[in-house]
Amino acid sequence: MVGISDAFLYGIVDLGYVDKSQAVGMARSLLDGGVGVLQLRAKAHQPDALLPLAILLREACDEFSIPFVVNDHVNLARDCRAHGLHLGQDDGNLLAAREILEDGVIIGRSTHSVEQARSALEEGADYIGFGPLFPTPTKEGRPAIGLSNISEVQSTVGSKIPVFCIGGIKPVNLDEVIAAGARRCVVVSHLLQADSPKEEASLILSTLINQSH
Ligand code: 3NM
Repeated sequence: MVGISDAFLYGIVDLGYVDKSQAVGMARSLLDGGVGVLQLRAKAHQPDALLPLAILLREACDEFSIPFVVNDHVNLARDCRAHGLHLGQDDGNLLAAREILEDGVIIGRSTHSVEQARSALEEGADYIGFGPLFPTPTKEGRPAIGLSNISEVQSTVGSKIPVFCIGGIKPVNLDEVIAAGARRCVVVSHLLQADSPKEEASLILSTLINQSH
């Protein structure tokens, strides 16, 4: 299994954009395109009803040796044997979640400020999301935090655990995001709505890799 620190592009199969019946196909396109970590995000769904899909996604990720992460639901992450769990700011205590999960399962935390990023590192997160950099239709109403704090988070927290910038990132603003200090990104709606998610993922990944070394 490839580690989270090897991931530069983080893909999310978000059931707000992708029908459940298309989710495995979408996951495979993103994996073919080179995402280094894949998450299932399903805000309007009951976790119990997601178990068969989560198992299929975890199996697809196993084939590619890429970590599969479940958003929000610790029991679902445990039951489908996900490689990771992602928690928002209000999704509870990270150590309590760790007790439910097998050893070695990674836990990520969403952060929206430098202070939250530092706290996530202190509480033992294995990686963080940092954003939303821009306004995003995927989390409507959440204020954008802009690009000005990326380099500080990158040089402090990012020297210890991977920092994935998130929120409204797409090819037209990717250079700007990288120039502000980002090394790794999560891209949701742009990839899920692309004609070829695989080709778009692959393009974004090459931009990230070429510009961050
Ligand atoms: N979390 P898109 S922003 C799921 O800031 C999510 O924590 C965010 O989707 C955060 O690439 C976000 O479509 C939405 O903007 C990202």
